Amino acid sequence: MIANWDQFLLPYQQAVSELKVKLRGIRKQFENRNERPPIEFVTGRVKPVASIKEKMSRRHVAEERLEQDMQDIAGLRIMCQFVDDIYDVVDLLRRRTDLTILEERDYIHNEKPSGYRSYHIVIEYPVQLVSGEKKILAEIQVRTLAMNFWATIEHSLNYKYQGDFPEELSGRLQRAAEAAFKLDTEMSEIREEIQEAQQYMTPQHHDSSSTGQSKEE
Ligand code: 0O2
Ligand code: 0O2
Repeated sequence: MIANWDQFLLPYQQAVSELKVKLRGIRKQFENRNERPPIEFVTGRVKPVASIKEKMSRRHVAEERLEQDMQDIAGLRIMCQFVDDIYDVVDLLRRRTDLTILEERDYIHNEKPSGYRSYHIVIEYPVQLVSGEKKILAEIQVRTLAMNFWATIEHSLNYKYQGDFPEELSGRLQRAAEAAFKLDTEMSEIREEIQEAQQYMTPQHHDSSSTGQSKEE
């Protein structure tokens, strides 16, 4: 029996706090270089004890197996503007040496039956405790703002209906998820247009196209 949940969750709390700082740091570094960051914002949470217990009984996870079998006790969420940013963020995470990626689940190309889309990464992360190093599991969900909008609303409805949606509502939610993904696709296409336009407007391009001379000449 876990007698002291606060004590059990302490390393998870520490991991969430550290990872929030580190992931928000990525955004800052891009800003300092005057580049558009692939990360819009980062949130994090430790799963509440009631939700852990509920998932343990639903998934038949024994307390002795909790650390290995429940991957999202520590949860981080990274929100991006564009779908491509998600894959850039995943690449950045793959190159880090302070965490180890154990699993990746692409629910963007393989959306869930509900319509849910996100990129999930399960990591092993070492926390330094006074008793020594402890490696814990954490789940990082990477998604666009539109995917986040859909998931947040669907999550509250799920809570209200306890996962048992009336058929009509689940159909509408699936269609809403498609609409959100269409919005993501459209925004990506507009982004390409914007970048092309911005490139055309750079002084170099302007000089060479108006005078026939490049800046170097
Ligand atoms: P700022 O200046 O508000 O942007 P903490 O770890 O204490 O900083 P906490 O209390 O854990 O944050 O909150 P949470 O829910 O993990 O993360 C909240 C952060 O995400 C805040 O940023 C919010 O501003 C930001 N956030 C939440 N929702 C949105 C959103 O829809 N759009 C944008 N752009 N940001 C959002 P900060 O770091 O507290 O600073
Ligand atoms: P929370 O803290 O309420 O978000 P399972 O956890 O049983 O669903 P698995 O395979 O362990 O399944 O993990 P999976 O499916 O990779 O990730 C589970 C998490 O993804 C969920 O956590 C949600 O955060 C999110 N998620 C997955 N499917 C959906 C969905 O259809 N709608 C929404 N809104 N979110 C989804 P939890 O357990 O719900 O915890």
